[in-house]
This record gives sequence, structure tokens and C-alpha cells, in this order.
Amino acid sequence: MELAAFVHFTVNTFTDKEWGDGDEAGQVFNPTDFNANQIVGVARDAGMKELILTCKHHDGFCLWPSIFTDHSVKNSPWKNGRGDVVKEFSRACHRDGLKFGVYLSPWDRNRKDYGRPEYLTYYRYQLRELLTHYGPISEVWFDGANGGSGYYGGARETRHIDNRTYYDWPVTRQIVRELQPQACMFSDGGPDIRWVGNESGRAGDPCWATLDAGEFGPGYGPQGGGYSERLNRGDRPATDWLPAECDVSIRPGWFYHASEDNQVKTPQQLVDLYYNSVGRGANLLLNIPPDQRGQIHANDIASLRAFRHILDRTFAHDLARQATVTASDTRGGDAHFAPGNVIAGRRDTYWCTDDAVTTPELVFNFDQPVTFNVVRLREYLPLGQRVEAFALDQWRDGRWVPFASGTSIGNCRLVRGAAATNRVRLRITQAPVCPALSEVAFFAAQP
Ligand code: FUL
Repeated sequence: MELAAFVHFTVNTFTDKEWGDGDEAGQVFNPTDFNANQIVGVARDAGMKELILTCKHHDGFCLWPSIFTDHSVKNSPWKNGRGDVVKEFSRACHRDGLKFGVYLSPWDRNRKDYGRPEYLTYYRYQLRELLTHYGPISEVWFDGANGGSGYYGGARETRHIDNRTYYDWPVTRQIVRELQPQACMFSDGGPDIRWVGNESGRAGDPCWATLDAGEFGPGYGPQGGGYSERLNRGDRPATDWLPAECDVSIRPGWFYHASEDNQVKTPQQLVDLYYNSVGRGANLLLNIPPDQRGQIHANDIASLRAFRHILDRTFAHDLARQATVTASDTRGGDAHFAPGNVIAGRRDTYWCTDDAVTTPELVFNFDQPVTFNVVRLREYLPLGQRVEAFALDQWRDGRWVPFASGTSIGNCRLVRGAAATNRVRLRITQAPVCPALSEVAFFAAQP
């Protein structure tokens, strides 16, 4: 999906906090003009394919009228307690063609029984509500933040849980598989999508879509160093296909704070985030927090619009389409695997070489010189991630001159490197097996 919206919205939006203690009265949740259509429309216009809502954050307040707790919108003044934020988002998303995902915080600072087995029963009932009443769910986001101080039904104490054992994740995961078999589950260790190891929107370089996931789970990983570094880069070779997702906020905080209205990331900062996440084969999950009206603030909208405009202008015109492509090798000499497939604009065709050829070359010949500074490469993912290193050369004054190189490709690799030439060469310099590429594209980045 590449680009998705994260929406952090709850009592914190009104108390000006990042982590609610769990003792917030339902009375505080009172958006003056909540409009899911506005929020989803902003996400859609920014090119986001999915929206993930914090249905319950660490404070335990539910944005839907759960029958298992009173700590929810049903005890808020909003719509006289008859509203359902989750329903409004799911409807708006499905109507606008966005997928809809849910964030349900495992840590609950409101619940009296948090830390005991009873809480897990409650948590799983909540999950069942979310996975049953709101149509197709594309992603379930299991946050790793766990345990600590809280209200806990009035106990007001600090509770430590062992996050490796307490949550008994296999049982909870099975509920997702059963009720929404198409949904992807996110956590530090998946099982379907992995955390990228930071909240700054930066995937590693390289960033492998594989990880030895057995050692990781929500909020935990292998003991000893290198935890976030491994999530950032992935492992290779590894046991699990587990692409990375980069969650980052458009503002300093995850929730809306009026004091941060002038700290919204600039369009150019968002473009850089895009290159460092999507451009390294990961998903970018960009948080856009609604304000106290229950809408996206004008400053965020302005930044997102300009961000989209830059991407649209940059990626509208692929210069490689004008080229004639030749390869040092084509699998079995078969037209099915022809080098021209990399400029066909399709994800389901690819150029591939014979098994023995792991470091082939492609040459792009142009009638007229072309000028560009961004290269986009995509592998044919059904055959896995194959390329480990590549280099790009341009023909200058009768010889090949290198202008860019890189490591992992996967779903998408964006390389910045300027060229002005009538011949370009792509060299696959390292791969354990023959490469299979779906796309090679050249673009001139536009402001
Ligand atoms: C973290 C949480 O503690 C933050 O509040 C936020 O929800 C972020 C996406 O994940 O673990």
C-alpha cells in the first residue's frame, strides 16, 4: 500500500496529553464538529490507501460504544452518548475506497483488572467487537508500549507485566485470523508487518522484508543489543516475510496539541520521509491527528496537499518509457521475461535471467538525451527479494560513469542521483539467485 494514515484521537485530544492516565471522565470527549468524511477526504487526497484509527489508546477510553465497558463514547456529551467514532470512520473509509485498520492498545490504564488474566478476556472481547461490527479490517495494530503507572480502576499504582508471557498472543492472533482472515497484524515482530524500530519514519538501508521473527513480539525482542537496528534493517537470510512499516507523526506529538500548530512537518520534510520509507521498500504510516473540532487542522492539510503535489509532479512522467531496453541475459531467451517488461508499467510482469546469471546488466538507449535525478526500481515480489546490490551508470564522453548505487530493492527503491545522457546502464552487482525486476523508471524531481 506504501502510504497510509494513522489517526490518533481520544480524550487526550481534549486534555492536551500524549498518554492519558485512565481516569479521564467521559465528559471530556466532546468534539465540536467531528467529521470523519473530512479526515478521510484529506487522507485520500494525500494518496493514502488505508487509515488506522486509535479505537482505544493507553487511557482505555473506547471510541465505540463497547458493551464491555462504560469507559467509552457512550458516556460522553458527543452526540448525547449515541455516537460511534469507529463506525463513522469505517463507513467514510469504505465509501472513499480506503482500507480501514484498528489500533487497540494492549496496555489499558483504566482497567481495574489490568495485569490479571481477566483483562485478557476483556481485551479479546473488545477485539471481537471491532472485528465483527465494522466491515473489512485491513490491519490490526498491536502497540508495544506496556505497563507502568495508571488509574487502574482507582488503584492508582504502577503495574509491571511481563510482556513476553502476560498477553498470550497466539490466542489473540487466532481471533484475528478467524474473524478477519485478510487482515495484516502489525507489531515489533508481526506476524505480518513489522515495526521499523523507530518513530521517525526512517527505514534502514538496506531494509530487508525478511526477519527472524520468532524472537520478537509486541514490545519485546531478543535480549541484548541491536533490537531496533534489526527491526530497521531486517535479517537476511531469515525465516519470515515481514515487511517494515514506518509510523511517524506529521507533528511532534501523536495527538493534536494547539501548541504544535506551527510545528507541522513541511512538504519537503514529508517528501524526505517518503524517500526514506516507501523509497526503501517499507510502508509509510503517517499520523494526522484531528483537532478539538474533530477535523484535520488547516496547517496539516496545506502541508499534505503540497507534499502530494510534489510527488504527483515528480512521478507523473517516467522517462524510461521512451527507451529501448537491452539485457546481458534473458531467461531462456523467452519473450515472457524480456527486458522491456521493466518499462511496461506493470507489477505482474518482469525481466528475469537464467539461473546461473546473478549479476546481469540492462542498458537503456534513448534517441534524445534525457535528464533525470530519481530512479525507481521494483522487484517482482511473488518471487521474493533477490537483489542485494546494484549500480547505475550514464554514458558520458564515450564511457560509463557511475551516478548512483544501492542495496535492497523489494517493493520499491527510490535512488536520488542526477544524470543527463542518452544511455543508462543498470548493473545488478550482487544477488544470491537470478534477479526478477518489474520496474526501472527515471524521473525528474519537481519542486
Ligand atoms: C507508541 C504509543 O505509546 C504512542 O502513544 C503512539 O500511539 C505510538 C504510535 O505508539 O508506542
